[in-house]
Amino acid sequence: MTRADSTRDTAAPQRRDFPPDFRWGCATASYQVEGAAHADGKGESIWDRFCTQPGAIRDGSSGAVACDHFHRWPQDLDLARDLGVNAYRFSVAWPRIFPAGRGAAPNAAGLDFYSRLVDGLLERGIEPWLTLYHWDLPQPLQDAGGWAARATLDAFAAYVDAVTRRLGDRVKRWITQNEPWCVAMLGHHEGVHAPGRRDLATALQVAHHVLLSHGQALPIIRANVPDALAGITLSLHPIAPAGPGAADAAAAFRHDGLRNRWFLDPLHGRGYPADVWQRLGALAPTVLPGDLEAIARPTDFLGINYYFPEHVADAPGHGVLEARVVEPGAEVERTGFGWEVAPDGLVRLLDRVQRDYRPAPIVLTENGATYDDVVTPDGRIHDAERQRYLQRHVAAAREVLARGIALQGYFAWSLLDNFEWAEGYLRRFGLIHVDYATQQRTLKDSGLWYRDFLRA
Ligand code: GCO
Repeated sequence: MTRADSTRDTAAPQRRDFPPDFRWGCATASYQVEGAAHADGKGESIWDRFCTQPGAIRDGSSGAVACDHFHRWPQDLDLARDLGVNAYRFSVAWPRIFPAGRGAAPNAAGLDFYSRLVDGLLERGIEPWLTLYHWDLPQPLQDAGGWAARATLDAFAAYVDAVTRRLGDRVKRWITQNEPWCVAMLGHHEGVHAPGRRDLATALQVAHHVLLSHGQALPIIRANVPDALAGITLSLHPIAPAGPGAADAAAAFRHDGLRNRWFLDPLHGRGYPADVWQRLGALAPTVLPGDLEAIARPTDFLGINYYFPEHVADAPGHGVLEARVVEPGAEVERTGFGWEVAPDGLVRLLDRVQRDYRPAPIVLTENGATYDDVVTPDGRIHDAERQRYLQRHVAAAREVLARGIALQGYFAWSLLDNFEWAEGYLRRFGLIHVDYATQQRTLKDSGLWYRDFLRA
């Protein structure tokens, strides 16, 4: 980055630097906040099951109670309104709608819950952004093969139909899938997320079916909600070679092939990247005629979750890609997770996506950080690092706009501290602190900053 760039990046952003219709939000996901694992006929999800496996979750916890948002949502939506957000991203738990994953009729009580939530948002002047799949697959579908089985696609389509029919009169922003890379690779290759499989071929078949489920959901959403705006959310990373040589540059390209291009290419009508496909050999997924056309159906926006960049070195013999992600040096600023703090990476990433894909307008559907927050005796939560993280990334979003890229919204992850998947409750990402013993909510300094930024 040049000095001029970095000055622009850190000058305190103002809301008026952004268009008046820019969406400012917070995001959550059902399993991470709702709790109420068995309420109102909810079925078991793969995360309910995964959390019972010894060692699966670092603190031995689960999302069974989480933030008890299922019962406390009115208070949580009040807090969101007080922040001043005009949009809120949440996900629907499929097992609340179809406890067994599929069935003749949806569970009315499950739909009622989200209907009340949506009304609660609209009453508070907050636009609902609904994610249809944020990882809590009904366990009975997993027992029948999960996302690796093509039959799961029909169940997903029926679920999408039920949710859009019931909520589409009020919900106009629809996100089909959240982070297919994580679903596929963390859940089925690395085994650190539900359902805990460790098989690359399965993971790649899952990735294909998750993308295809997105494509198949689009006409259902559009039929049931004629004025819907629909898209998918990807987790993307700007990727750079670890060193100056040509070997690292080639490795970075290969790594990008599975991390980013594997999803961006088919969504933009190019099919799967040939270089990666060729390396995969027999591991490549089964793709049926018509699948790629469905995946490439046009969307109204591209959701991007941005957290950190990656540096990649050539690593002969290491995995199919023969590439290895290298930890940045000790001088590099990191979050509590060890993730590199790189607001300029957001600019690089969106520049690249814009240049290479000419996508639909972009919405940052997640951005945020975990740190060890300081709780003072008087009950205040000081999180200067998170505040600075958010401020610098919002400034980077302004830089993205200045480059003429159609960015339409920014959602902070997360409204509340919540169940951080394999890390359990050890990692806090919230603008609002949750005391899990009492369920008391306390606005953190970062939340105060966001509120002041939004109000100004
Ligand atoms: C995502 C995640 C969130 C995580 C967040 C922090 O969509 O990326 O699934 O649910 O909690 O990314 O890791």
